[in-house]
Amino acid sequence: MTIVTSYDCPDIDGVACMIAYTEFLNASGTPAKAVYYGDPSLEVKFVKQYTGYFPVEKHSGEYDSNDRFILLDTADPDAIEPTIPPEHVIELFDHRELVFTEQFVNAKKTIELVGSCATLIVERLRGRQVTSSPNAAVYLYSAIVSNTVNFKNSVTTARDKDAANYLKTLIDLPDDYVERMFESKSNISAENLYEVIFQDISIKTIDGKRVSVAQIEIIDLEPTLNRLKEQFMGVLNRLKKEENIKYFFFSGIDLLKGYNVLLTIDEQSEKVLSEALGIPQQAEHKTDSILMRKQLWPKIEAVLRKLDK
Ligand SMILES: [Mn+2]
Repeated sequence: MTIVTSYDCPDIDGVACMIAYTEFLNASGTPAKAVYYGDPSLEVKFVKQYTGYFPVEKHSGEYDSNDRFILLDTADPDAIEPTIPPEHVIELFDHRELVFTEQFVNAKKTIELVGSCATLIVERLRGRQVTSSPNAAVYLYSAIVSNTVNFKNSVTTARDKDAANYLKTLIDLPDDYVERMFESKSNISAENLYEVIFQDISIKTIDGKRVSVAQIEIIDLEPTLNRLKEQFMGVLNRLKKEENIKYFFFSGIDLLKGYNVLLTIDEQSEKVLSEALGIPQQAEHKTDSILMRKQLWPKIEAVLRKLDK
């Protein structure tokens, strides 16, 4: 069986790509199944509820030794379900500058720096003259809008806009759809704060040290941070400890106003961030425009590698 999957706790981009690519494989005579691992993001839950369509199964345990895997929206062997043997991955798509892809020795790789992996999937399907189902198109459109922060962040390319415009010809969404989707992931409270941050945490090992960038993307970022200041600090300290993180960074993105608030909770991390971004050394920093986590990582990594020498 061909298993189509993404990284642990997939976001809307990973899930949209899985759904659309699995549809395409099945339509072209390759029996395939989409599975996820962990818990999908709040945005995924919103689109699932909006469409009433979710042809993706939660997986746990072992796979069959005959299974072959297609990875979408990831090319990171550390981010996928641990029971997937890297040599059984036959194809992968990602849109980030990555790094450890040589482990996937048998995979056909499509890694191109566009705003959303969904854009790569749309282009592949259009190239094969295959039209996604309307529900799959809603997922793909949502993924592009989400990853590009409604075409506002600097990872957005003309290819993302083209793909989104094409998808709009397949579907009919209400005018307030994007706002509703963004609102859906902004329902942050003292009760779900830990879960929301943990769900989208990114951890890498750099020169033997665990480094993490936690990110949330919401509307009304500053009022939310102010309202839940104490709880935020509590959750960040807890995660740093629980996950045994040496350098820990938190990045909040305001989806509608288009800025970040970056937080650190220890002096070492504060120093690294200050050097990475050329900003004053302080625990809290607000940016003028959106800085995505995938843009933050290479800057942090460069400082840490220099630091070690
Ligand atoms: Mn993505």
